[in-house]
Amino acid sequence: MGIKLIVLVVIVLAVIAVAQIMRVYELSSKLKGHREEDVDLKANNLNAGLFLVFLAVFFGSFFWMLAVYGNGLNPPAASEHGQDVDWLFNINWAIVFTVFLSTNFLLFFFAYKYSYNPDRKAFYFPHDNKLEMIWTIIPAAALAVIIILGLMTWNSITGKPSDDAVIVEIYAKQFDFTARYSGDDNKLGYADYKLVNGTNPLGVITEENIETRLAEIDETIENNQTKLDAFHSDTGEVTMSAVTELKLQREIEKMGRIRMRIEKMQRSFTEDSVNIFDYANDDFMTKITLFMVKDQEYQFVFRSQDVIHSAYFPHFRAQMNCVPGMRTTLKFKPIFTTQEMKEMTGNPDFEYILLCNKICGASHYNMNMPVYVGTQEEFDAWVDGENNVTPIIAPATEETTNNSVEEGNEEAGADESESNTDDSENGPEA
Ligand SMILES: [Cu+2]
Repeated sequence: MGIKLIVLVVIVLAVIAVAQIMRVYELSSKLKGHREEDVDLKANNLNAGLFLVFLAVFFGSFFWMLAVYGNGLNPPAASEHGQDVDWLFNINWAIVFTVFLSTNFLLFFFAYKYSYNPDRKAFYFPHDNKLEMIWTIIPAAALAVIIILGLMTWNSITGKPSDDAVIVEIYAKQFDFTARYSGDDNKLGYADYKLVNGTNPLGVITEENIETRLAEIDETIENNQTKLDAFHSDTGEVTMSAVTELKLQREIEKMGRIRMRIEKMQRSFTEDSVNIFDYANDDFMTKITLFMVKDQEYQFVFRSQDVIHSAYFPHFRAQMNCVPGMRTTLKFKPIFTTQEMKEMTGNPDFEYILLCNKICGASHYNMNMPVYVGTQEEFDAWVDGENNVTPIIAPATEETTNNSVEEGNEEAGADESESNTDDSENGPEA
């Protein structure tokens, strides 16, 4: 305690002493006939030299950090268009580095070179149109080139896929991804959020799923009605509050509206000349791994059940928002297998990954899906393997009611249904 106090007193006294010395110096300068703001040539030249020293330290630390942290970036792009993205990125780096190094060099070097010299007279240079033109047109042209190249690449990423592209749906919800493969016909079955329940997490439209969902809704309505009836029973016993009664009535009305919409949708489909139920027949899905085949182009269709998520494939330099109520798409072609990437990166544990890149809730940090790139033979073996994928058309014996999950999902779906149209949100081809 005593030592600390002494140190504090010494510091305070030292500051006062320095201030006093400065004051004495200023007063003595005044006595010699100098003005307070005058800087003598020695101090001036010292400052000029220090600008050069600062420049060296500044650039030195810049290159040092580049060497130490520059390797923390992603490994080489593993998709065809990812290489275009990296090329664009490198162009931007080249421009940024050139501008940064040249302007900062000139800034500090000129501060040194043109420091005060009593023998030199300043040149009066107020304005120059030619210079203004140069520093307007060159950055504008550079930006235009960057934007045009960027748009061209973006359009090729999000544009129409080639005819042999494999269509895969990525379905996002809090807090996981499900991949749905379109099967042999390469067409995804239609889907609608109103059909989402425990056995049909993606809301895929099949005749059976519609029937199951309608039966579930009927059951919920019936259960709620039974509870309501009990409330109004003749015994006069009050079994629930008025709030609960209102809630039950609302729930029954809501379920009734959803039922009507599903029936309307059902009618519009059976009248349709194309049997859209067929598309879903060969679809299969997985939550375990997104398996892709090397050199095969993929067209991804993204949907979300609840909030906006973002499907981010860092190694393929691809990212797309998953937005509730709409489909977004993105295509890319993986060009290195997982095994090849392990060798290229020298990391035996290397694994591709799909991440959520939108802060979508409490467990957002944990929302991801491993991605594997292999050969066609590996893929076929994987599909045939047990428990890797689940067919969309569930075996008939499976239990079809799961009320807790169904009610939780319906909450989000029903709210949306108040404002949205009844159109199914996911057709095989828009
Ligand atoms: Cu998310």
